[in-house]
Parts: sequence; C-alpha cells; structure tokens
Amino acid sequence: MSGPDAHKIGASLLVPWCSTARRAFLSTLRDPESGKAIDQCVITVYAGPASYTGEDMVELSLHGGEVGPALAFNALLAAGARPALPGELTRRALLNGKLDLLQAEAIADLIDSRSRAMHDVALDQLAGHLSARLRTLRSEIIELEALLAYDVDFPEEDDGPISSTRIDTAAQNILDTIDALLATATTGEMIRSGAAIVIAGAPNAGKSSLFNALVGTQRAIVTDVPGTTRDALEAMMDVGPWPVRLVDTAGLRSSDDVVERLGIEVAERQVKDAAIVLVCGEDADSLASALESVRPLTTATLLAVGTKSDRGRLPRAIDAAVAYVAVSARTGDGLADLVQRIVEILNGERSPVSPSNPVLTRERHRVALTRARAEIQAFVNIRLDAAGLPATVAAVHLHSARGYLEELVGALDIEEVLDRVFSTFCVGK
Ligand SMILES: Nc1nc2c(ncn2[C@@H]2O[C@H](COP(=O)(O)OP(=O)(O)O)[C@@H](O)[C@H]2O)c(=O)[nH]1
Ligand SMILES: [Mg+2]
Repeated sequence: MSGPDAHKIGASLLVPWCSTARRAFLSTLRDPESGKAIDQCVITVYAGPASYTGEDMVELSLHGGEVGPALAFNALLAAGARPALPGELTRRALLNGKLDLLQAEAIADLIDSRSRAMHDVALDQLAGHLSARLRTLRSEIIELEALLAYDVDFPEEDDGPISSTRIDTAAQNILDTIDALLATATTGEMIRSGAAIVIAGAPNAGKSSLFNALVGTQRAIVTDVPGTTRDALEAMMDVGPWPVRLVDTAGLRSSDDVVERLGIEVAERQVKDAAIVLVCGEDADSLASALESVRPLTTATLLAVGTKSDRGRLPRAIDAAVAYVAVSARTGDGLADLVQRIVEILNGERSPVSPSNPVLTRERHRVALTRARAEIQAFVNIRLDAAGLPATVAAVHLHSARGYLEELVGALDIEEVLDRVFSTFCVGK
C-alpha cells in the first residue's frame, strides 16, 4: 500500500501495529468487520520520502495461495484502499522524483527481460547511465543556447565576444553525440527482440534436426519426406550472453506445389531479415548451391554449416569467403563450435553493453533523439546560410531540441507520455 492513508489503514487492520519505519514485524491481519484473523504476516512500514514511491508505504508479506491474499485484498479495500493501476507505484515514484522516465522503463524491462543481455541493459538503465548521458547532452544544448544569447546581445561587434567557430563546433559535437546514441538503437532492438538466426538450405539438408539440436528439444517436425517443414518455426534462446531468435525454415528451392511455394516465400523473407544465416548443406555441392541461392537474398552474415558430419561426406574446407563449421545433429559433433562462431559474430556486430556505453532500448527513445537531431541540424543549416535567418530564429531550434530530450527523461510532466509508458506495466509495480 502506498499513499498518505497507508499507515492509517495498516494500523486499523494489523494487530500488533508497529510504526517504526523499515523494521520487519510479525502481525496478524484481521477482517475489519468481523475482526476474524485472515493471515499471519510480516509487515514493513516505510515513511515517505524514504520509500519506493516516495510516499508512506506498508508492505505485507503473506503466506500466498488462493484464499488468503484475496481475503487480505478485500480487507484492505474495505478499510479504504483501492487497487493500484498498472505501473502506478512506479508512476508515483516518478512523480515524486525517485526515478526518471528512463529508469521507470528500465523497471518494466527488468521484469520483462528474457535474456541476460536485456537484464544487464535494464540494470544499467535503472542505475541511470542512459539518463546521465542525456542530461549531459541537454546541458550542452543549454550551454549552446547561452553562447548564442550572448552573441545576440552583442550584435554590434563584428566578430562578437563568442567566435562563431565556437558555436559551430559545439553544435557539431552535439550532433556527434546524438549520432553515437542513435547508432546503439540497433543493438538495443536486437537485445529486446533477439538477433534473428535463420537456418536455410535445401530440403532434407538437416535444418530441422540442427534446429532441434540447438534448441535442445524436439520442437520442429523432423521427417524423411523432402519439403515437409512448411512454416518457419522459431525459438528464443540465449547464445552466450545474447538473446537469439532461432528460425527453422522450409527448404529454399523452387517448387510448383502451392503450399510448399508459400513456405519458400516465408523462408526467403526470414533470410532477408536475418542477422545471421546458417547456410546448410550435406556435401560440398549442396553447400555451394545453398550459398549461391542465399547470398543474393540478404545482407546478413552467412555461416556455412556442413550437416550430418557423422556420414563422412563433408569437405574439410569450402571454397567460399564465409566461415565453415561441420556439425552432426545426430552425434552433437561440432555444435559447440557452431555456437562459438555465432557468439563471435554477434560480439563483433554489436556495440558491447556497458555502463559507459548505454543503449537506446525503445522506439520512443529513437524517435525523440531523431527529432532532437533534426532540430540541431536545422540550427546548423541556418548558421551555414550566411544570408539566412537571424540567430534568434536559429535559437528556437535549440529550444525544441532540448524539449525532446526533456520529454525523453520525463523531466517535463507530460501526462500523455506517461500514460503511454505506464500502460504496458503490470499491476503491482
Ligand atoms: N546421419 C545423420 N542424419 C541426419 C542428421 N541430421 C538430419 N539427418 C537426417 O536427414 C533427414 C532430413 O533431416 P531434416 O532435419 O528433416 O532436414 P530439413 O528438411 O532440412 O529440415 C532426416 O532423415 C534426418 O534424420 C545428422 O546429423 N546425421
Ligand atoms: Mg525441416
């Protein structure tokens, strides 16, 4: 419970009551009408502002189950409490200045994370590293606004007290910082949704068997009839520190059969959008022709995978400018090597996640920074145009850019932004 009446409601239902903050005590929760015991619980009282929400809070630890918590909930409501809205506790924390909007989003990401990488990014964001980067950016813009105001105040001096090079350099630095941040959006997106690793190759190449071996379960249908994997099958898994969306596809070969044809089209689309394609073949010829058909479809990193190595038909090396691994889904031979190669590719392609290198994790972040960038660019363009608009007009763009950054960290109380962010929260956070 959080809010000005939390302690009063707690004291009316709990015997004994102990108002000492931050000390756990054993108590009995009683029905307000009958006085009948509902549960024995451990209670912690918080006094605002030293609490998660910044308000007075009471935390009840019950035994759980179906009946106890429902009775307890009803008792609290009867005593004057109301159910929290999704994310309302975090929203109050935000409004009370306990955290900013980026940190509030990090709480949701922490709960939603399905991989170690996303968990790490969320923890970094919660610690305030992304917020700090954006605050620095904001103060750089304010500084630039100040330089400009100073320049405007002394128009009579030919080369005013502030050299225009200084202003232009400052603007360029801001653009560079924004570009560096925007460049992390791909990494952030990949961490949220997982890098797509698509298994491609001719029918019967052993793709579904490889998929199953990698996932470690029997998810895909494995069969001897060529062309039976009609739909792409997906599995989320961690490969090293990276979240990965492993996709099994229908074979890439032309077909007259309508259903099979659809499967092939899905496969082609999956290959196009992949981060890595595992191009499978069971001998030198099928590997070569699979590479030939996959290459024009995608800009993904290709990794040639010789399958069914237990049958002894694979070449030692292949004549192509891609890495080559031999595996057997049957014996497990080469699988660890394959995973290692995948990790290396992912490590190389993404900026490492570290506190000094925060990443943009949401579309909202990318959009706001893109808009801020456009404003700074408009400012630069006006300055480049010697006969152009006066500095006072240019300054308007700096002001708007600053507004976008403030919206991003939630420095402005924009109800609409808050509603959008918190609507995706679960109740009780
Ligand atoms: N010996 C051997 N046979 C395999 C291996 N992987 C797959 N196969 C066989 O190859 C055939 C086709 O496999 P499947 O995974 O369905 O291929 P897909 O059509 O590419 O998905 C099946 O008969 C599998 O049992 C392997 O590592 N070793
Ligand atoms: Mg298959």
